[in-house]
Formats: sequence, structure tokens, C-alpha cells
Amino acid sequence: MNQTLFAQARELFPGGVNSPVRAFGAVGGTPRFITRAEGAHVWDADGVRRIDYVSSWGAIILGHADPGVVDVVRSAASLGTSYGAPTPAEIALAERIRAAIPSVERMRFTSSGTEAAMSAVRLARAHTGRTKILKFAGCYHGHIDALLTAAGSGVATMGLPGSAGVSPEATRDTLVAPYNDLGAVNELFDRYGDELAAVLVEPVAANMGLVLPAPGFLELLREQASAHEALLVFDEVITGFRVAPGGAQERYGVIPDLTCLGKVIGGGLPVGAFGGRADIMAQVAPDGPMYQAGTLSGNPLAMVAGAATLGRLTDRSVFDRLEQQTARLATGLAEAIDASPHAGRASVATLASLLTLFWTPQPPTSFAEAQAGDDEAFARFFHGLLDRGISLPPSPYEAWFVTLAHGEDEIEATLAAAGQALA
Ligand code: KE4
Repeated sequence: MNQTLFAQARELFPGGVNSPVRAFGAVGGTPRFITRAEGAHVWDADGVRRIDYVSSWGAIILGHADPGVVDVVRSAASLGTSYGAPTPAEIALAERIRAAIPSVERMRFTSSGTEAAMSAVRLARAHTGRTKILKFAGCYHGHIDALLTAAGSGVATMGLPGSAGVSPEATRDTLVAPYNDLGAVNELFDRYGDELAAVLVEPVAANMGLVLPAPGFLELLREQASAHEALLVFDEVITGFRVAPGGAQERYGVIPDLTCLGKVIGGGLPVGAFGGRADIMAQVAPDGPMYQAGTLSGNPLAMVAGAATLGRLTDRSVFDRLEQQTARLATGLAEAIDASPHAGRASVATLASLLTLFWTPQPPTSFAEAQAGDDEAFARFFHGLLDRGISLPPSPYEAWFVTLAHGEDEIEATLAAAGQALA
């Protein structure tokens, strides 16, 4: 049935998908069309049940079809699906976000992470009057013209330097440094520091596979941005409400001027957000001159889904449990690699409920190191698990997302399948 659907989809959508990474381009074969998901499991159009580590690319953290989330969305839908007017629901979600991430003094909801990052870049330029942006190779902030240079995620998956259709003018003001390269950061600040509107970074990179910030990397960005009156923007679309209740800025104790959010804050419905210091957000229309808007921004269904999700993440023991489950999985995978013919050719990176099994001898510390991975081996491993009931992200440049629904049974089943696939 998946093949039939894929043939139909290819008549309708480029690559038969509505987002490139879903097309199995990096792994080959036919994408599985998902018809149902519950807890840690997804079912495809052939009725095959698998343990899911895509988790809607991180938007799902409680588990699929969480009863509490489904309930509030069902109730809200009966009150209408979109008003195009302020609603109490957006206040409730915003208050939860600000309680968890105090640096977000004011915020604006969007319908995607791309919109959040795009708006944050425009805001940084409006606030500083400068145009240059510093980003990092392998980081992905959505499909924004100015940021589609050396991007991660789907751009990396397709091996593209950037994207067709992006005008040279759009990226003329974008500077790119290798992630974790403190020397390059200092050089770029020495040379362009006073022209920089912002430094934009995934504080924990998860779009080149999971790459952790080197000691001192985030602190250096904070120090250099402040010294040159450029804004530090954390793209926490993945890390927000995932690597700690207060995101990476809480975990690493480095506070940005602006933060981008998405995924978890919408509980699986379309949401993004950007926010930060009140004096900066005062530039945003209608208070200020920087225009930003959205028909479905603050959509009532998305707001209640997000609030119901964040309401379950205020108990810190939830994060401990996610971290324990993920650590068990990571340790087991590393042991399975060592016990297999591939010992020394693959490695595991993990943080909180994020994990990547790299086909590199050591976990990469940069995009260039991640790109040196054995993509052919990744593809075989991917299918080896897919055939054994485990659904991994179909790209070596993504992270596995563990949810609260991934219990002992799911972790052990995953380790058993990995052991067989590696053998
Ligand atoms: P969206 O526009 O896709 O909602 O968010 C863009 C975005 C921004 N910032 C970060 C750190 C992100 O990871 C993303 C999107 N993440 C990818 C998965 N790595 C989305 C998957 C896809 O493109 O289908």
C-alpha cells in the first residue's frame, strides 16, 4: 500500500512529500505512509507497527496521541478552529513559556520554526540597524533565504551547498563559521563584530546529527555578542522544553537576547515562537516598526495542545526519566556496536532525550566531521531497523527523539533490533 500511495503522492507533491527529508532520499526505498500513531508507536499504510524515533522531528515528547492533548484539542475544536483574533489560550501558553524561560519576557507566536527564525533575524536587524548575521555550518533554522547556506537537516541530507532560487543578495550578509570553532568565532568578530546584527546558533546542534557545544563555545558567543552589541539568538526549536525545562539556556547557563521556539510548544500542532528582551520585542509591530504577522499565529487548537503538553513538563522528574531512558538506549547501542563487526566504525552521541548513532569512529564535533560519516552504512542500518519494527529518522543528519512513551519494553526491543541489524 505504501508503494501505491507513494506513486499517487508523486503525482501531487515534489518528491511525493511535503517536506524533503521524509522522501527517504538518503536511505532509498519507499517512505512509509503513517495512518495512525499512539504512544511510542506508529502504524504505516500496510498496518505495520513500529517504534518511532522521529516523533514528528521532536514535536512529540509525551508520546503520540497523548489522551490529555487529544482531549483538549477535541474540546477546543468544538469551539471553533481559528478566530483570527486574540484568545485567552495564547495567554495561557505564553505564561507557561515565560515561567520556564525567563529570558523570553515578550514573545510572538508563529506557525512554524522557520517563521520564528526569520522573524528573529529581521528583528535583530531592526533593533541594531545592522545587516550581517553569523550562523554555523550544519545548523538549520528553517528554509529562510538568508540562512540556507551550509544548512543542516534536509539541505545536508540532499548534499546541497544551499538552495537554488536564493539570490546572492539574500546571503551576502550571512557569515558562516564551523560549529564549535572558537578561533573562527573570534576572527569573525574581530573583523565583522561591529557590523553584526546577530549570532544565530542551535545551542545544541541537532541538524547535523546531535553535536554538543564544546566547552566555552556558547559562553564565547555570549561574550563576543555583548562586546560588539550584536544580539545572541538561540534557536531552541528542538532544544526548548527538551534538553531541560528551560531549554539549553537553562542547561548551559548562557542567556540569549532572543530565543526561537517550536515543536514541543505546539504539542504536535503547527506552532513556532520568537521572543526575548522586552526592549527588543518593543520593535515588533504594532508596537514598533518591524513588521511580522500570521493568519494562524496563536491558533487556539495549537495553543491548547501546547499548554497541555508544557503542563506535563513542569515536573522535573519527567526530564530525569526521559534522560534515563535515553541513556539506557545510548549505552546499549554503543555496546551493540562494540559487539558487532562494526566496532570502531560507529559511535553514539546523546543529551537528554536526544540521540544520534553516527557512522563515524567518534561522535562528530562539527558539520565537516559529520559529513565524513559512512552514509551507505547508515542507509543499511536504517533499513535493518525499519525491517525489524523500528522507525528512525531517514537521514544521518538528524537526531532520534525519545518520548515519555518510550518505556523499558521499547528500549529493549530497539536494542535487540539494533544488535541484529549490526550483526
Ligand atoms: P519548521 O519551519 O520546520 O517548523 O522549523 C524549522 C527549524 C528551525 N530550527 C531548528 C533547530 C529546526 O530543527 C527546525 C526544523 N527541524 C527539522 C528536523 N531537523 C524539520 C524536519 C523537516 O524539515 O521536515
